Amino acid sequence: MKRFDKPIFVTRPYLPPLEEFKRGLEEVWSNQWLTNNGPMLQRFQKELSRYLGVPETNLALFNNGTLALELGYYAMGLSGGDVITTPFTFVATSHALKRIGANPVFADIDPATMCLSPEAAEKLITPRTKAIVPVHVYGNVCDVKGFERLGEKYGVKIIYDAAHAFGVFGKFESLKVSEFESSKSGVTEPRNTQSTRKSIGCCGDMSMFSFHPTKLFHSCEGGLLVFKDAKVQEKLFELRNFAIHSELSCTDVGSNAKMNELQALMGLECLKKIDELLDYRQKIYDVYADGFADCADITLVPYSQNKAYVPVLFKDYATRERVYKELIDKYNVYSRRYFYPLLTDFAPYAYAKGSCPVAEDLASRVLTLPTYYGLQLEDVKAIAENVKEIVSHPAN
Ligand code: T4K
Repeated sequence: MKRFDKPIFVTRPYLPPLEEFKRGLEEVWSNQWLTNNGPMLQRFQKELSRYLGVPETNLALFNNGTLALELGYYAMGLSGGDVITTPFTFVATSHALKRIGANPVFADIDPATMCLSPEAAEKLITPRTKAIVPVHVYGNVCDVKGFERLGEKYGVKIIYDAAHAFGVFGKFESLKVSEFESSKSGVTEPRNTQSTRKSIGCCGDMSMFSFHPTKLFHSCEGGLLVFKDAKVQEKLFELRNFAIHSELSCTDVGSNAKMNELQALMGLECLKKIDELLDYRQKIYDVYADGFADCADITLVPYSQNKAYVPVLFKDYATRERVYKELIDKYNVYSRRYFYPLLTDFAPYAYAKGSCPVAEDLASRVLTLPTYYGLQLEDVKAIAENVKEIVSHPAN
């Protein structure tokens, strides 16, 4: 068994070569423009448009994912309404709802994907429901067809928290993504090759990607909204800049959610590497999969396409807790219990405590293991061995 000299964290951000970053900094210096829709931000938006295959008119960048969600929810008119969402996520998903005066209503998750279940969500729809907010948790794709059906049947908005799902593409044939295709005129050849492949961000009315450093792709901090209706863009651009419309008019109660030029530069530099970052995550995942293949008590959650996280399920809460603690104490490995406790165990959402038994069970047994570009594959193997050792020797 290997005890690591230096701590192994659940993730580390990719950092681009410093010399290349410095070249970008020189450009920022000569522009003397640091924030508020500067040239780096515009370039980043263009490159994201190419990568995702989404027109620039249907994107908006923010200084972090949480404010992107908050302003996105607000622009979609969710204030004052009920919004059905999952308790198995990071607090930002529903904090952003609360902060705009919407009421999160929690429905249970699908045990296979660990994402919100459309069947469970449908049972909670009432005339007060304005939207459903599923989360592509760990990069696992939600039942997007199921949610599309609910959106059409009940006339509610479908807004995805895709914080973990950058780099996830699919065919999504049944979805009405024609709007994205027909308005592509301003976009040069998308970098993702086949035209049938769509970014997961094309599903629903709106999706949010987080560019926090704990994500596989980042811009120091940052968030991106992708939306179906290009008319929302102007509203979002205003909202992220205090809702200032012109020198003489302010149209709404906006916020300061502008991405700055250094963030955009980091995003641009990381985007150059995205294919390699994704490939490396897959390699890490495969090493864990090999390592756990002979261990019936450890289930690697298999659904994520981008392998943003490596979630494993243990047979019970006690085992998960033991693995979490012993990995630190014996081996210097800091895994994370994403997403435990459930949101419904936190004070602001305790009104729904106990309402989602599937999520409760999975949250009590899940652990996410280290994965990041630069984590050596032999170290991944050693971590898997350490986990197996802990599981197989409960008395130690
Ligand atoms: N929706 C969902 C579903 C989300 O998961 C998130 C964020 C959001 C919305 C909101 O998006 P943002 O507003 O964040 O863009 C982290 C992150 O703060 C959070 O972004 C993320 N989800 C959540 C799942 O995890 P912590 O408190 O667990 O992370 P932290 O800061 O302890 O970092 C974890 C480990 O990463 C550290 O132990 C070491 C390493 N690390 C971290 C940072 C920040 C580094 O090596 N370098 C770094 O710069 O919440």
